[in-house]
Amino acid sequence: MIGFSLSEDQEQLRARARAFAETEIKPAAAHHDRTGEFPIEIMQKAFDAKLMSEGIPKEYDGPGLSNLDAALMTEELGAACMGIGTCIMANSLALAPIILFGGAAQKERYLRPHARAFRIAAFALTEREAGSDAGAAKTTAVRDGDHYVINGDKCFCTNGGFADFYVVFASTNPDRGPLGMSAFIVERDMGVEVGKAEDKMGQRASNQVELHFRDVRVPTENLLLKEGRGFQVAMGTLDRTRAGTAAGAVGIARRALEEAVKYANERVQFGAPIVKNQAIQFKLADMAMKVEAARLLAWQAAWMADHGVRQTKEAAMAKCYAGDVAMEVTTEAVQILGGRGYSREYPVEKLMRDAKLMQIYEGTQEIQRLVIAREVAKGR
Ligand code: COS
Repeated sequence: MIGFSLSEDQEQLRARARAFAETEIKPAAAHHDRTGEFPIEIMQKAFDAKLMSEGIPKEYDGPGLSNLDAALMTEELGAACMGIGTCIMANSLALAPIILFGGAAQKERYLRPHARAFRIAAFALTEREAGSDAGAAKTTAVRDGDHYVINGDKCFCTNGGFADFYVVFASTNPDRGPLGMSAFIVERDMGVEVGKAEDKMGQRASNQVELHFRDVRVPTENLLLKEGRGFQVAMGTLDRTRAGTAAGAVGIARRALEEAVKYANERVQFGAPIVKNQAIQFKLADMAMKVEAARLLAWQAAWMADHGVRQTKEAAMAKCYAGDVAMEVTTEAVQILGGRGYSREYPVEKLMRDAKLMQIYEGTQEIQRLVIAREVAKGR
């Protein structure tokens, strides 16, 4: 059986997320884009509206939303401002390894407080010399009695400047590459130093920082899963979160299409609205097709995750296709608006800048294609 209709609860969630995005995010988007100010008050409101940390299970006092629910919600955030959407979503990326791989005591200690009060967590995988090649990370964790001592540097850590704990990937056995990596929950006040913040082209509301670890002592009970299983934690987490990232990209693309349709209906040239021109109609048709196809891929990957079906390939397909669609559709929207599209007075140039990051973060498009190709080659 296959169906594309949403349940009543899902329709309500989507309507609630859309109303929140329209009233709280959209009006603030240009300000945060211009200033790069971190939208902490909006995030607090999103948390109060149960639109943040949404994956924390109900048994830990969280909203307990499914992956498909999260995708519906994230599309709405992306349509309003993906910079702010990323700030909200990044909490889910940091909490996912604990939800998926944490032990009961770790869940109690780190999920319940995040469900009960507004707090920020961050996922620290990337390093200067280990971006796409995540398994080449140089940060180390050395066992010392009932602690691990972590040394190294991370970068591009989203929300890292405001987090009170981090999921950090460090090598406990550097000779074994990816298979020597381990994952740890590291509280900021264990000694994490926050470094330089990135000054970015788009998604300027979001915060990406360097993190420095100098003899940071972490209790052994903060090791996730087991020594040497950190890469599996990282990959398993990214498999799970990529459907949501894809949905955010769909949101950007949908908004660009909406802006282009509005403008094409209003803008009169040669005595008629430009929407009457076949050149514009074909662009709008292609944009609409791509938005729908990207949404279906995102929903499929989310649905598979909700039903416990392996979705490494489908999550990578969704993230890759939706990221490319966001870039293509926003570029076409700028073209349809012409000079006004290029001007900061209209929202589409921001959508185009925001879209670019969807082809880069949570694994570049090239890495997604690599993951898809490996899965396809194995006959999956
Ligand atoms: N789920 C669970 N475990 C996985 C996995 C997955 N999807 N993919 C890999 N692993 C585990 C496996 O245990 C694997 O060992 P086996 O092949 O023996 O089973 C091990 O990890 C090593 O995997 P692999 O050999 O594929 O590692 P590579 O070094 O070749 O790298 C890529 C794999 C390129 C896919 C990985 O480095 C990657 O995803 N890079 C991008 C990182 C990223 O997305 N960064 C964004 C930052 S987060 S915002």
